[in-house]
Amino acid sequence: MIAAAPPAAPETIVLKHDDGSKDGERSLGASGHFVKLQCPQGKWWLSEVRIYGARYGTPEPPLDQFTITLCDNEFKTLKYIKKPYSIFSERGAWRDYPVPVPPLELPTRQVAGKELEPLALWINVAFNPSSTKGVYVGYDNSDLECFSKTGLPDHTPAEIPDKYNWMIRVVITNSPPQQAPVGLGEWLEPRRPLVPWDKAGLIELKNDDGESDGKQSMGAAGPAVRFQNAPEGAKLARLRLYGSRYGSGYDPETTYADYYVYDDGLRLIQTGRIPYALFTYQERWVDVPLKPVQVPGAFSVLINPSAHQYKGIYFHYDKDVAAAHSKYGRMPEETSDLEEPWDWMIRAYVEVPKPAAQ
Ligand SMILES: [Ca+2]
Ligand SMILES: [Ca+2]
Repeated sequence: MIAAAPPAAPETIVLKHDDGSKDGERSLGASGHFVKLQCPQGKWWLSEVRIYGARYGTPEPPLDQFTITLCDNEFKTLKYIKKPYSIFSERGAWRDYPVPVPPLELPTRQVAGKELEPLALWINVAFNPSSTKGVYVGYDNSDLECFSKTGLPDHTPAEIPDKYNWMIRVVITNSPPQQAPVGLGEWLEPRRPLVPWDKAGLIELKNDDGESDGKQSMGAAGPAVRFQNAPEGAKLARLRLYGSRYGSGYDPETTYADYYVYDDGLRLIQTGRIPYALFTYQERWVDVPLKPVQVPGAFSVLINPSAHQYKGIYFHYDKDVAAAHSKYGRMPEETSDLEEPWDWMIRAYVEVPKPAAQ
């Protein structure tokens, strides 16, 4: 695409990589549709995404939502918005579905003495499909160059071997919006990145060496780990887990793992829920802030994601341990020893009370 001089008059452009006729279609479980966004020079706002597709599943659209994400050139989330499946109102109807969004200013960079340069961006559309709900997205092979990939935001995407392009179009405008129309939802910020534990003034309790030696998911059960040497009066403030989620067809924002904090006498100190959405499909450290609660010198944490074949969390473990402090179970009263001694990559962070001023 050749960058044109910035237009003087208000202009709306449809960015596309297809000729309007479908050459095939796909629904992507645990993945999504990436298309590259190449804006002309100048300042632009994204105002609509158009998806050529057809919904499958129940006759009436499910109450679920799908996600549109604006990503940078490294496929990291800049902003995202949720949209109802009901946009695809009629099951099996192939159409160019307009998805209006509140105007979103697209990032640019200023090169000295030149026009505003648009940044390379990607749009991702993810339907989180299952066998009973999903949207087939059309693809087109009229363009010899491929501007499409498969994957989810914040994950390394996969190339498309057949070099086709998703029939996902993006409408941009150069006239700044006066006022966003109501009822279009809102663009959201991605979840905040991890806060380094030492900068948060916390003491780290851990049993693992930071290098994974394997991962496991357990049906209807989860990892339990015992921590020792918490200082007198310490408050548990945060957990950090190394893992990833799997499966599709569930809403990670409203699907939870239960956690239990308990002492050596199995007395419950705190319990709560961890949203699956903290985990991605690629393993990484996940930060779980807790309501700070006082713990004894030795205490345990059990996490039960209620996993099954289509929904769960892989927890990683470390085998380079002198003495294992880990078990697995459904709840504190129902834990079992592991077949081999290892320690889960689960860490606890405690606040220590400051000495009272004299
Ligand atoms: Ca075509
Ligand atoms: Ca290790």
